[in-house]
Amino acid sequence: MLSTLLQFLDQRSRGVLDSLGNSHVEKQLVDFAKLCRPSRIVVLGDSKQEIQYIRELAKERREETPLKIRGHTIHFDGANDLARDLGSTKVLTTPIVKLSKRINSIDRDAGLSEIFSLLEGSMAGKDMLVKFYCLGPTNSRFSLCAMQVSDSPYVIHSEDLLYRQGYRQFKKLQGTNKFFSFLHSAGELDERNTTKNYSKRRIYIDVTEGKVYSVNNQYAGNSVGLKKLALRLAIYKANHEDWLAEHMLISGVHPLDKKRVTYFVGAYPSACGKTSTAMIPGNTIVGDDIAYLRKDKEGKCRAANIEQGIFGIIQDVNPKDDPLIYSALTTPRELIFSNVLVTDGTPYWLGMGRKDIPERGVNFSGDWWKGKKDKNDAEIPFAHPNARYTMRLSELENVDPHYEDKTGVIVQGILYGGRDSDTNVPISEALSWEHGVYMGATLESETTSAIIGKTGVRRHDPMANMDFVVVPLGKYLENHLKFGKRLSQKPRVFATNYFLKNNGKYTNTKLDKKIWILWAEGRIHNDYDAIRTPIGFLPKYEDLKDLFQRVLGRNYSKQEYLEQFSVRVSRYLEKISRMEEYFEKETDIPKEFWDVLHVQKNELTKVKEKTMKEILPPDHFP
Ligand code: SPV
Ligand code: MN
Repeated sequence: MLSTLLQFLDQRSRGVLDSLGNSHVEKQLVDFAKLCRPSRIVVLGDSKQEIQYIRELAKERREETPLKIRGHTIHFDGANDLARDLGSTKVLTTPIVKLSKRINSIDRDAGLSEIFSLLEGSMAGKDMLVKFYCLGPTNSRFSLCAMQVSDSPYVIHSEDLLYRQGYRQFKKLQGTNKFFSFLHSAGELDERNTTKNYSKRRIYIDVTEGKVYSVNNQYAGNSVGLKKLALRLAIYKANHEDWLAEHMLISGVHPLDKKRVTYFVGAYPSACGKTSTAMIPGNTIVGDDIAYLRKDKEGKCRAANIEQGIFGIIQDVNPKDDPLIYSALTTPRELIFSNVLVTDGTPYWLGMGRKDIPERGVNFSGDWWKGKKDKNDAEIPFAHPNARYTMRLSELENVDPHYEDKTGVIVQGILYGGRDSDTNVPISEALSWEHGVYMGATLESETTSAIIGKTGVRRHDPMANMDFVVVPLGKYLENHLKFGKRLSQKPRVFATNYFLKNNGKYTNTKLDKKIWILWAEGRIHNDYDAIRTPIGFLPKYEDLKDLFQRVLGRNYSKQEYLEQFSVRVSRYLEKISRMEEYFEKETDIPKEFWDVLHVQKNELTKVKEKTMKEILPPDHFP
């Protein structure tokens, strides 16, 4: 073992490292320790005791405080550190690293020198915690090894809940450097134990080395390496190989009266119905955030959840809309709440369906009372809209029996959905694989509180993955097109929109998504005919009426159908113009993408000229 390391390690940690036998791990730890200068390095294996040690340490260091219900804790991020910070997240570039213009970048040497100066001495007086995880089920084609190094026990505790233990998987590397690594420091903490120098928050991604440096932050989207930081590294890897790393849920759809189960993956921007799609009553959940997709020997598409837990948005989790999650959040189990209101050891969040929200307590702003104002004189809500809960998937009654399968599940359907108040119909099916890639690539969504910045602004977010696509967009789309072409059984692709409005009001209820997904499931099994339109295949009124009646016991009127499924021709043409403008700025956008766009544009233009109408009912189309 490298002698510099020895001074930082006790006997136990030394044993853990020795038995791992990986000189690359040791070399990185030496570099990290020289830089961050912790008092000790604590290297953790995956025993129950080591997991328990972190749970306790998070409380001892007051990064988490126990709540009334057994196993529950509360963690607060700083008042300016409550969402993913895209502005401070940059990819380190060299002449070989090419990116879309939308991804922030910095020259590698300049970036490393900046982040190293911020990390310098950042762990003085603290422990450097080191832990090994596996992205994806262990011992599978999906498995990727990831090492987390952090001075925050909250980060490691979150990862123990969200990811699979990977110490044994690391041993299988037999000393090679085929692993991702994440170095995080929360930096100097204030009296509330939240990051003090948040304006010096930086998250720098070294794609060629498979490393990410993150400093002066605590919010999990910035700090927890295995989540969105690993997603970026995985996207880089997947796009230089032959698979897909996606911001996708995985769910088993169980139609009424039928014994089959059909697996879907689905991409939705943050806070746009992703978890609730994975949690549709009657269906089963494999994952709610990140999926890797690979072709199997028979040419089928397989997906695995790279996580084993949920870091979910808590707003609007209530007994009516989300009974299973609500019940998990209100009964004893290991669970971290973040950025909710806490009064007398009880957590309160927005939209929880309780009328007795206290008028005082502690929230993301510190001590809180009703009427408290921020520095812009705006009233501070009792809980943050991006407040979250962290727990294992196995805590949910509806977890899919195959969620740990090493082979993944066979994907038959892909969903793409954004928060779109004025253009897309609630559900449509792609006319071809290429059209499906187009649907994903042209996803637009109104911004939410999951990302720092203004909310409610229309934003183009290809495959709901744009923030993480650290290769040129053209290359990413080409990889999707190629992936589908190589499959002998291509999944069918659908676009959903749960947020369509008419005269300022939503045209559907939260429950209706169950119907749209069941229709998609039925299409895959040839249960339904559909109407071919330039924007895709649309459902027939009778099929939806029957589904609404049977599944929700509700009468679905023709009027509702027409409001929801009429093709907003002018709106689609406006969207196409936005897409042309956007994609013309990118390089090497595949020809197949432009072909689909031009066909759709011509068909819509013709129909508009012929009918002189802005909106056309589905049955206008043959
Ligand atoms: C999301 O916002 O998409 C999340 C949470 O899954 S975060 O870790 O912030 O990305
Ligand atoms: Mn996400």
